[in-house]
Order: sequence, then structure tokens, then C-alpha cells
Amino acid sequence: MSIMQNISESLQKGKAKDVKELVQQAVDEGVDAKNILDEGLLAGMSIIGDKFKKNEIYVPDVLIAARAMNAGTEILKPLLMESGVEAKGKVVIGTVKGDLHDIGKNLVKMMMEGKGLEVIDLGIDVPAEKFISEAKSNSAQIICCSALLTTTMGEMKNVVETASKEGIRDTVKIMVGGAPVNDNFCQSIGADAYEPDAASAADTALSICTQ
Ligand code: B1M
Repeated sequence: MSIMQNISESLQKGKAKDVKELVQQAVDEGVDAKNILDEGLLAGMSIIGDKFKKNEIYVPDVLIAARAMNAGTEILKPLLMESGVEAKGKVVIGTVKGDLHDIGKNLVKMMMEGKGLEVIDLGIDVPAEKFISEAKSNSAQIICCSALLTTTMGEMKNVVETASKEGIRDTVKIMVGGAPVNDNFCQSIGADAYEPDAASAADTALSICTQ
């Protein structure tokens, strides 16, 4: 079995310690960090997602897989980030109200930091008002909203509307993302940008902040 398959299988079994060791081993063998993320960790998490959907596994299984995923990404974090870069802009990020998924949001944060942006992480279950007040007090150029549930993605519209009510809609851009979100949805709620993955989100954020 290849090391990538090993990482994927250990993640699916929720073996955080093994995932950590295998990721470190892959790094030591010179495997590119992005490949380890895509072909090892995210490949495993994708299988977990399919099994969860088919009711073959349940919430606790997903949680321990998520913990193993985090153990792996912790090792990759410094490698996915460029070192020694000055802050090129300021971003506020969070998972919207009612939504507790944070793995994707954390990856977006990591990639944005890797581009030299300062990222203020509001965590999960973040109400619209909190996104706005934090963007205001930190003079952020972008509010980044993540949602993983079809039942919570509508909260992004509240963020856009609250930004307008609070008078910051012209000064702050709003970027949205997460598995159920797409460009049509982004446009329908009047947000400024949608990106499908963490790397593209970081590229777009950098270009907004430096334009
Ligand atoms: Co949840 N869950 N979950 N879950 N969970 C999904 C999302 C689901 C698709 C599973 C399924 O049915 N196949 C389903 C949603 C269905 C729907 O709404 N249509 C679902 C459900 C139903 C639920 C619960 C309701 C289950 C229950 O309790 N019965 C519950 C809801 C809790 C809540 O939030 N209120 C729930 C709970 C959980 C756990 C807590 C167990 C756990 C989360 C742990 C954690 O995050 N710390 C969990 C997990 C892990 C998943 C799956 C398996 C994996 C999600 C994930 O982390 N993917 C997921 C199934 C799946 O996605 N295949 C599922 C990896 C991650 C890297 O991808 O977050 O999409 P993602 O991020 C990507 C892009 O979307 C993008 O970049 C990332 C990578 O490049 N991106 C952005 C994300 N945010 C962005 C922001 C941007 C730009 C890009 O700009 C701002």
C-alpha cells in the first residue's frame, strides 16, 4: 500500500497518531505538501463523506476522522504557508450561524495566511452581526463566510444584508464558499466572490486586498 493510501485509510479509521506519523514520514520523504493534503487527507475525508451519506457510518465516526484530519493538517500547515511574508491585507473568516463544520474554513484560513494575509478567525456558528462588527473593528477588506449545509448557506444572505444596513457594504467585499455554495448562489445573494476551494479563495482574497 502506498503512503498516501495509508494516510487515507488511517484517517478513515480515525487513527490520529498514525496519520500524524505517516504525514511526517511523507514530508520527510520529500512528498509535496499539497499532494499529501489532496491525495492522502482529503481523499480519506471524501470517502468518509460518502459513507456518512449512505448511513454506513455515523457522527462519532466522522468526528474522529475529522480529528485525525486536523492532526495531519497541523504538520502540513507550515509547509503550505510561505514564510517571511508581510501582511498584505486583512480578512475576517468564519463558518456561518448554525453550522459547525470548520475543516474547510480552516484550510481556507491556512492558505490565505500562506499568501501573507492576516486572517481573523471567528470560528464556527458565527452570526451575521459578529462578522460585521469584527470586520468593522479590524478594518478588514474581506469577510469570508463558509457553510457546509444547505440549511445554513442562507445565513450568508444575512451577512450581505447586515453589511449594507451597517454601512460597510461599499468598503468590505464578501466572499462565500463551502460544498453547497456555487457562483449562482453567490450572485443571487449579492455577495462579491465565490471560490470552490481553499487555494483559489486565497488567490482571490490576495487579489482583492492588493488591487
Ligand atoms: Co457534516 N454534513 N453534518 N459533519 N459533514 C456534510 C457537510 C454532508 C454533506 C454529509 C452528507 O450527508 N454526505 C451533510 C450536509 C448535507 C446538506 O446540507 N446537503 C452533513 C450533515 C447532514 C451534517 C449533520 C446535520 C449531521 C447530523 O447531525 N445528522 C451535522 C450538522 C452539524 C452542524 O453543523 N450544525 C453534521 C456534523 C458533522 C460533524 C460535526 C460530525 C463533522 C464536522 C467536523 C468539523 O468540521 N470539525 C462533519 C463532517 C466532517 C462532514 C463531512 C463528512 C466532511 C466535511 C469536510 O470537512 N470536508 C461532509 C461530507 C462531505 O463534504 N463529503 C459533511 C473536507 C473539507 C476540506 O471540505 O468543507 O467542503 P469543505 O471545504 C472545501 C471547499 O468547500 C472550500 O475549500 C475547502 C477545501 O479546498 N471552502 C471554501 C470551504 N469554505 C470556503 C470558503 C470560501 C471559499 C472556499 O470562501 C470564503
